[in-house]
Amino acid sequence: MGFKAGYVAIIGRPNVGKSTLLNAILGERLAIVTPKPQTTRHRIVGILNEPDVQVVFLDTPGYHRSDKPLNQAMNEIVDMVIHDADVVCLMLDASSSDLRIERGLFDRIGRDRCILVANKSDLVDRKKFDEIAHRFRDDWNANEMVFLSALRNEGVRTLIDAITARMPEGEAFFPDDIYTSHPVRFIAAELIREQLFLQMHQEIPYSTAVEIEEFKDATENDPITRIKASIVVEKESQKAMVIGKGGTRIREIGTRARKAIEELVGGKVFLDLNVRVEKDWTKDPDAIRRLGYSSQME
Ligand SMILES: Nc1nc2c(ncn2[C@@H]2O[C@H](COP(=O)(O)OP(=O)(O)OP(=O)(O)O)[C@@H](O)[C@H]2O)c(=O)[nH]1
Ligand SMILES: [Mg+2]
Repeated sequence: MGFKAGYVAIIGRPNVGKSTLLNAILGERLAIVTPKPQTTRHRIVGILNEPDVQVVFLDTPGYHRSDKPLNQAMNEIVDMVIHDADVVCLMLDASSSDLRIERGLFDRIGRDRCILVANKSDLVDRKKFDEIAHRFRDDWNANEMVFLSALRNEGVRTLIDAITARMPEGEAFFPDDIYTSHPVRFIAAELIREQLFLQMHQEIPYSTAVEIEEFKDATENDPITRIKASIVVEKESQKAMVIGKGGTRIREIGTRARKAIEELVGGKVFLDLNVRVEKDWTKDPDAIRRLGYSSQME
């Protein structure tokens, strides 16, 4: 049999562990992960290269009902990815009992293309496990399901094997020595946003975006990667909160993001971080597009 290659969508409600799974599959910290829902806002491309198969994983924003333009843009990304994928991993939290949203997604995907992925199996006992398995098999008539813990990296290989078995024959889409198609500057912006999610509360993480204004790679003459970035907020009051008293908050965000970016690039980084107000940007479709959060973006 020849080489195989295909696209696999990872979809599901916010916070079920989609990005944790992508990172576990790749063995890289590509997608940002935080305890807060709606962390992921893009289609994140992760490439798994094995000797006879290439699987292109698409991690997506958590699917949820909302009237907010930014959230609708995120749902559109999910719709597009579902449409394009060869296989769809519909992920859910094995400890939750209300699976109505998942059921709706399952029906849209169709049973043939869908692998149900019950994550956070470390949180459930045998009884709950059997109950869900029974429900998927008998009520949903599901084709395939995998229980796993992305956090503990348990059951991940079983899922990879189930996926590779379903990949169509074909040539690789990407070179075999990269694990993502995103440029470093994109991941750097995400790592800054991760700190906003980890360190800021209430509506602030959901009102912020990160824009990289300058990105200079390290060279022989200047071995430091130099980055200038702006944190975009919606209101003046949010700007003050992100900066913090005497600039303490923005310094802490900058320090932690810089360390994460240093790990990514494998060298020293200088990060110049500013805060800018763009009034009500999350409600403005043009601003949402300009800041890169739309299904049109790469
Ligand atoms: N107990 C447990 N926690 C997990 C597991 N997988 C992920 N988590 C946690 O769940 C939270 C959300 O994880 P993410 O990977 O960001 O979830 P997501 O589905 O990508 O979330 P969005 O991007 O917001 O849609 C984090 O705190 C993870 O550490 C798991 O297998 N077990
Ligand atoms: Mg995510």
